[in-house]
Amino acid sequence: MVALGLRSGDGAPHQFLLDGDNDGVADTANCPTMDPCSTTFSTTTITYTFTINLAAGTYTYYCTVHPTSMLGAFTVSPVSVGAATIPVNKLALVAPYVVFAGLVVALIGTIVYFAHFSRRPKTICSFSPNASSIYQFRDHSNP
Ligand SMILES: [Cu+2]
Repeated sequence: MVALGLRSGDGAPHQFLLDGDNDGVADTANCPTMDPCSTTFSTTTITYTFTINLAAGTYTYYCTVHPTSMLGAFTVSPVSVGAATIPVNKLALVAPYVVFAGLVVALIGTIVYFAHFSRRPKTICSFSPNASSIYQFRDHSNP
Protein backbone atom coordinates (compact mmCIF):
# COMPACT_ATOMS: atom_id res chain seq x y z
CA MET A 1 0.00 0.00 0.00
CA VAL A 2 1.28 3.40 -0.96
CA ALA A 3 -0.09 6.66 0.40
CA LEU A 4 0.81 9.90 -1.34
CA GLY A 5 0.04 13.41 -0.12
CA LEU A 6 -0.56 15.46 -3.27
CA ARG A 7 -0.86 19.23 -3.47
CA SER A 8 -0.36 21.72 -6.23
CA GLY A 9 2.46 24.11 -5.45
CA ASP A 10 1.81 26.42 -8.40
CA GLY A 11 -1.97 26.59 -8.20
CA ALA A 12 -2.49 24.71 -11.46
CA PRO A 13 -4.43 21.46 -11.41
CA HIS A 14 -2.38 18.27 -11.61
CA GLN A 15 -3.04 14.56 -11.60
CA PHE A 16 -0.66 11.82 -10.49
CA LEU A 17 -0.44 8.72 -12.68
CA LEU A 18 1.91 5.79 -12.35
CA ASP A 19 2.61 4.13 -15.69
CA GLY A 20 2.22 0.61 -14.32
CA ASP A 21 2.11 -1.08 -17.73
CA ASN A 22 5.23 0.83 -18.81
CA ASP A 23 3.69 1.78 -22.14
CA GLY A 24 5.17 5.27 -21.90
CA VAL A 25 1.79 6.93 -22.31
CA ALA A 26 0.59 9.30 -19.61
CA ASP A 27 -3.10 9.14 -20.43
CA THR A 28 -5.80 7.79 -18.16
CA ALA A 29 -6.98 5.05 -20.53
CA ASN A 30 -5.49 2.41 -18.26
CA CYS A 31 -6.46 4.09 -15.01
CA PRO A 32 -6.97 2.67 -12.53
CA THR A 33 -6.63 -0.91 -13.78
CA MET A 34 -3.00 -0.97 -14.89
CA ASP A 35 -1.96 2.63 -14.23
CA PRO A 36 -2.81 3.81 -10.72
CA CYS A 37 -3.88 7.45 -10.87
CA SER A 38 -5.19 10.01 -8.43
CA THR A 39 -8.01 12.44 -8.92
CA THR A 40 -7.09 15.87 -10.19
CA PHE A 41 -5.91 18.04 -7.33
CA SER A 42 -5.03 21.67 -6.75
CA THR A 43 -3.83 23.64 -3.72
CA THR A 44 -5.72 21.50 -1.24
CA THR A 45 -3.72 18.43 -0.24
CA ILE A 46 -5.30 15.11 -1.06
CA THR A 47 -4.18 11.69 0.09
CA TYR A 48 -4.03 9.18 -2.70
CA THR A 49 -3.75 5.57 -1.64
CA PHE A 50 -3.17 2.66 -3.94
CA THR A 51 -1.91 -0.89 -3.84
CA ILE A 52 1.18 -1.89 -5.77
CA ASN A 53 0.46 -4.91 -7.93
CA LEU A 54 3.57 -4.49 -10.04
CA ALA A 55 6.68 -6.54 -10.54
CA ALA A 56 9.83 -5.12 -8.98
CA GLY A 57 11.43 -2.61 -11.29
CA THR A 58 11.52 1.04 -12.30
CA TYR A 59 8.41 2.77 -13.58
CA THR A 60 7.60 6.33 -14.59
CA TYR A 61 5.06 8.56 -12.89
CA TYR A 62 3.48 11.47 -14.68
CA CYS A 63 1.23 14.38 -14.17
CA THR A 64 -1.42 13.64 -16.77
CA VAL A 65 -1.96 17.38 -17.30
CA HIS A 66 1.73 18.13 -17.83
CA PRO A 67 3.24 14.79 -18.87
CA THR A 68 6.26 16.20 -20.68
CA SER A 69 7.46 18.39 -17.81
CA MET A 70 6.17 16.64 -14.69
CA LEU A 71 7.45 13.09 -14.55
CA GLY A 72 9.90 10.99 -12.63
CA ALA A 73 11.07 7.54 -11.68
CA PHE A 74 9.10 5.26 -9.40
CA THR A 75 10.92 2.19 -8.10
CA VAL A 76 9.15 -0.93 -6.90
CA SER A 77 11.39 -2.91 -4.57
CA PRO A 78 11.24 -6.70 -4.38
CA VAL A 79 10.33 -6.59 -0.69
CA SER A 80 8.54 -3.67 0.86
CA VAL A 81 10.45 -2.44 3.91
CA GLY A 82 8.81 -3.04 7.24
CA ALA A 83 5.68 -4.66 5.90
CA ALA A 84 6.75 -8.04 4.68
CA THR A 85 7.30 -11.16 6.72
CA ILE A 86 10.36 -13.06 5.60
CA PRO A 87 10.11 -16.76 6.45
CA VAL A 88 13.21 -17.89 8.29
CA ASN A 89 14.27 -21.50 8.58
CA LYS A 90 15.86 -21.27 12.00
CA LEU A 91 17.02 -24.86 11.99
CA ALA A 92 18.89 -24.36 8.72
CA LEU A 93 20.55 -21.27 10.19
CA VAL A 94 21.61 -22.98 13.41
CA ALA A 95 22.49 -26.42 12.05
CA PRO A 96 25.99 -25.56 10.74
CA TYR A 97 26.92 -24.05 14.10
CA VAL A 98 25.61 -27.07 15.97
CA VAL A 99 27.67 -29.35 13.76
CA PHE A 100 30.72 -27.10 14.19
CA ALA A 101 30.24 -26.97 17.96
CA GLY A 102 29.96 -30.76 18.00
CA LEU A 103 33.22 -31.09 16.08
CA VAL A 104 34.95 -28.66 18.46
CA VAL A 105 33.73 -30.60 21.49
CA ALA A 106 34.87 -33.87 19.91
CA LEU A 107 38.28 -32.35 19.11
CA ILE A 108 38.69 -31.03 22.67
CA GLY A 109 37.61 -34.42 24.04
CA THR A 110 40.18 -36.15 21.87
CA ILE A 111 42.94 -33.74 22.94
CA VAL A 112 42.04 -34.12 26.62
CA TYR A 113 41.92 -37.89 26.24
CA PHE A 114 45.38 -38.13 24.67
CA ALA A 115 46.85 -35.46 26.96
CA HIS A 116 45.57 -37.32 29.98
CA PHE A 117 46.92 -40.68 28.93
CA SER A 118 50.17 -39.45 27.48
CA ARG A 119 51.03 -37.59 30.71
CA ARG A 120 50.21 -40.56 32.87
CA PRO A 121 53.43 -42.20 34.07
CA LYS A 122 53.79 -45.61 32.63
CA THR A 123 54.30 -47.21 35.98
CA ILE A 124 54.93 -50.88 35.94
CA CYS A 125 55.04 -51.23 39.69
CA SER A 126 55.06 -49.03 42.75
CA PHE A 127 55.29 -49.03 46.51
CA SER A 128 52.66 -47.34 48.59
CA PRO A 129 52.12 -47.24 52.34
CA ASN A 130 48.87 -48.55 53.74
CA ALA A 131 47.29 -47.70 57.11
CA SER A 132 49.51 -50.06 59.03
CA SER A 133 52.66 -48.75 57.35
CA ILE A 134 53.19 -52.03 55.62
CA TYR A 135 54.41 -51.42 52.13
CA GLN A 136 52.49 -53.11 49.42
CA PHE A 137 53.95 -54.14 46.18
CA ARG A 138 51.57 -53.88 43.29
CA ASP A 139 52.03 -54.52 39.66
CA HIS A 140 49.94 -51.97 37.71
CA SER A 141 50.42 -53.77 34.48
CA ASN A 142 48.67 -56.79 35.92
CA PRO A 143 45.82 -55.56 38.12
CU1 LIG B 1 0.72 18.91 -13.70
